[in-house]
Amino acid sequence: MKLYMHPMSGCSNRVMSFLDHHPEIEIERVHVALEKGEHKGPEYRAKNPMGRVPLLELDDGSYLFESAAILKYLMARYARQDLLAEGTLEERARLDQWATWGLVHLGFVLSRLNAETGLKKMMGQEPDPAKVEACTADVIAHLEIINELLNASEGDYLCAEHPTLADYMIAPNIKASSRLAGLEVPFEAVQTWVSKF
Ligand SMILES: N[C@@H](CCC(=O)N[C@@H](CS)C(=O)NCC(=O)O)C(=O)O
Repeated sequence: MKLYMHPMSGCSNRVMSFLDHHPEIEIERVHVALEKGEHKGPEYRAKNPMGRVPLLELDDGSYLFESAAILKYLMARYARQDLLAEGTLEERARLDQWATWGLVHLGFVLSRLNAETGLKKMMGQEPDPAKVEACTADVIAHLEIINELLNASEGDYLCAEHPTLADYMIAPNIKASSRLAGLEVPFEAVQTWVSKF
């Protein structure tokens, strides 16, 4: 299998963080040069019509996009069902709830901040300070929710005593924005948790 990714991409880092924690899973990583627009070219679009990373090439030569789908596939394939679904129906639903929230809500505000900061700079444009401030405030409001969840949690992770799909969908994306957007996390519990990914 091959993982098409970019090292600065939060979505790619969701999958890469899982692979870093599971070195027994051997997957070749292929760097897609987003800064050169490689992902919008015909060769890459033939693999992924969405023109985005991450993308997983399966053993049969077919492709899978969407970080959540890739993570679920790898967790199921490598018999890490405990990372996907564990406990009662309600506990499993809670895990799904946070994974979805990470993809849809936190993912949205982080991508807006990245676009206004690191991505603009990469394209030789100047970030708009008022927009950066507004995007950062939005991200911080979302991080506060995670901070409360972590403080209320009995373990070190969001939904269990070990990392699950919910953690992999959220923490690596925050870490990537620290690098790309210079995001500073003002909550201790979130900082400690993110440092594990
Ligand atoms: N929901 C998708 C989002 C994929 C995505 O937007 N990837 C970004 C990098 S984090 C990308 O490829 N952006 C390039 C572009 O949109 O041109 C996922 O979680 O995989």
